[in-house]
Amino acid sequence: MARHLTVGAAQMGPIGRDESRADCVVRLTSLLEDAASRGCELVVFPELALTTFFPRWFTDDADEMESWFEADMPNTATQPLFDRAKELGVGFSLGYAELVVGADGTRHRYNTQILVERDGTTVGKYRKVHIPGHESNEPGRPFQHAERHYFEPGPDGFEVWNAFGGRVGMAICNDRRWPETYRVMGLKGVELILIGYNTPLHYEPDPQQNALAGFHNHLVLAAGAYQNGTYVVGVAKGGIEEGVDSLAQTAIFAPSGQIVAQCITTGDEVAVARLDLDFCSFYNNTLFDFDRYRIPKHYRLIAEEGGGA
Ligand code: CDT
Repeated sequence: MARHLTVGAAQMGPIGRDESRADCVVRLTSLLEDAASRGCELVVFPELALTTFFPRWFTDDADEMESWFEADMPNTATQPLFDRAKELGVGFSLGYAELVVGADGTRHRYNTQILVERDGTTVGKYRKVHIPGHESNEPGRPFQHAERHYFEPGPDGFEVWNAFGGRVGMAICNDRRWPETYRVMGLKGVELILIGYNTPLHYEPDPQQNALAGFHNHLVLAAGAYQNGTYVVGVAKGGIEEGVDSLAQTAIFAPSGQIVAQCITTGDEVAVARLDLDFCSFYNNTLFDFDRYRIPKHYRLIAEEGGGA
């Protein structure tokens, strides 16, 4: 039996600095309802979808920093989204800033994405591994990208979960530029990778890359999908947010590397595609048959005989 899954890539337009979590949850719920009315079983929201992209401002004040973070998920502000999703029988993936306080009182700040099943259970969390930008205040820039000041790298690497009838993994924004992000999950049999992003169109360290932002975005998402025989959902928070223009270009990629659905605006919009998860095996069982083409025959024989080297 074919394994079909209808997925919505729920792009968001800008979130203002003064927009509350509750304001964002109203927008997220509206996107979720739109997706559900179009048959979606899974809705993917962007990176840091509950706040403006706060790393564009530098602060050393610990309370101010942590004011952007969530200590619990769900919490009072996000519970209505979790409730509505469960009521509709729709799963979702949501990016947010996560504060983890250890038993010894140590505080850890992560850039996190959660995956929630259609029945409301949490499947898993992914904590961003590749933290871009800079550690210290750089006042000469038109805006800061101080992710390395706000977040520590996630300690868990790239996991893949059995969920939504397939093998699902997550990554966040800058992770999508690195081949190992996809490859680690690809070697674990991933069939669907969910990626939220905030990508400013101006890159201060090398502005000649500005004009290529859209090209590079689709280049890495398509290559990651094709080279690992997996669907990839790339979801932006786009548009001009607090004066900073960010890439939109939300799109869903097939294991062939082709785009199967995409947003056409830079604002709140859902792109929908009905995916056949079995389609992944066309690529993984032919051109990219890892066991056949990469595992040396000698090792395959040992494995088949059940022996050790
Ligand atoms: N959010 C995020 O990871 N953005 C980065 C911008 C890199 S420039 C500091 C990205 O790779 O899109």
